[in-house]
Amino acid sequence: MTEPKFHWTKQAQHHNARAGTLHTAHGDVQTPTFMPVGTAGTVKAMTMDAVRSTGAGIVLGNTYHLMLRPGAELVHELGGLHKFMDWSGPILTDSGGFQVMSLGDLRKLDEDGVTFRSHIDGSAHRLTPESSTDIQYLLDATITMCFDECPALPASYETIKKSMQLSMRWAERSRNQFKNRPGYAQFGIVQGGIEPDLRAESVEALTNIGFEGYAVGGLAVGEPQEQMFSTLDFTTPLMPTDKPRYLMGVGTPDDMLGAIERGIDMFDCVMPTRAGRTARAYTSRGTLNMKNACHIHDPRPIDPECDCPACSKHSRAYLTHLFRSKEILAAMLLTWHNIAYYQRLMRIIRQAIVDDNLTEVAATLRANWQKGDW
Ligand code: PRF
Ligand code: ZN
Repeated sequence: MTEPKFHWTKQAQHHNARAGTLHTAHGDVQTPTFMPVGTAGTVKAMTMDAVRSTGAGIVLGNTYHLMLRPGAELVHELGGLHKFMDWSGPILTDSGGFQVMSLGDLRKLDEDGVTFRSHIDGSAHRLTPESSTDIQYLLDATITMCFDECPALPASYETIKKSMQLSMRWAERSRNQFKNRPGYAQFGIVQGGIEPDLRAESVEALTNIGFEGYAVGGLAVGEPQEQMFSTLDFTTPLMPTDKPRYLMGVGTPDDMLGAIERGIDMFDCVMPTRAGRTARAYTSRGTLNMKNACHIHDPRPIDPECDCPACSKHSRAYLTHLFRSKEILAAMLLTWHNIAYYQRLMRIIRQAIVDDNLTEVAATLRANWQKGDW
């Protein structure tokens, strides 16, 4: 039996917000969706069974990290990333361009690609649209991302324009290198900073090439939330309505809610996992610092609305004790909680879109985040 084609179907729409389903070779995913970040083949501090239990349907992996260690050939030899990390659901892999950019002085960019030094041992490596696409093929990514360049903001109009046009040439080369298989996909990445005409030119270039989905890159790179939202306001209406839209590297619960209201379907961010290792809890009443002395005697769960193990089995006092004692379990439990919160938030928002009352639900979510605690 052949796998069905990769596609996205829309179930409901409330203003610009969409509820849908991604159909892939590795199963279906309800959107809007948050993809936990599994950079090096692990969602840090969680087993994949734990990730699954939160309701996550798709996770992210990174070309850059996996090519350096353990190597894409090795992952391929061992049956691909799904088997290697024990995740049978869909996996989206980022192309490496963005991760290489954050290396700063350790990289050199030319028309053909990027040469960089490994952050692990300083060895020299090269990524091009072709090699990035090949690596993602070896990893067996369900969704392959185009190789792009993401300039930090603020940057001059000319800098953003040159960079976007290079990314569009790279998108075409990425597409030519892509070996499509039933149920698999490749997404183009819209660049162009906060400039309306450059975003429009980028969408046009990518839709002319034609991809199974489209990402918005180049945001959440130092600009205020207001500018990210205004960029989405003029960018998403230009994007195909029948394909999934992914906002890369975003964000806080409030960022994601605002982006969903502007037509985004998919997200990834290290925030909930990183925060889980640094004692920051995301809750329906905002964030809590679990190292704070105010929790030392507190018998209540982190979030009474959460059914994760940290909340159903343990008190804030226990979590605070674990963090203050630098116990590994502290990071494990709080990462689990944060991912559970992000997944629950996506389910609440999706249901509100289906029920056609996202406006009211969004107002309640925002009012509760403002409260800070119970
Ligand atoms: N491009 C790629 N990955 C990314 C980004 C991008 O622009 C961002 C921007 N926030 C996060 N991750 N390839
Ligand atoms: Zn919890």
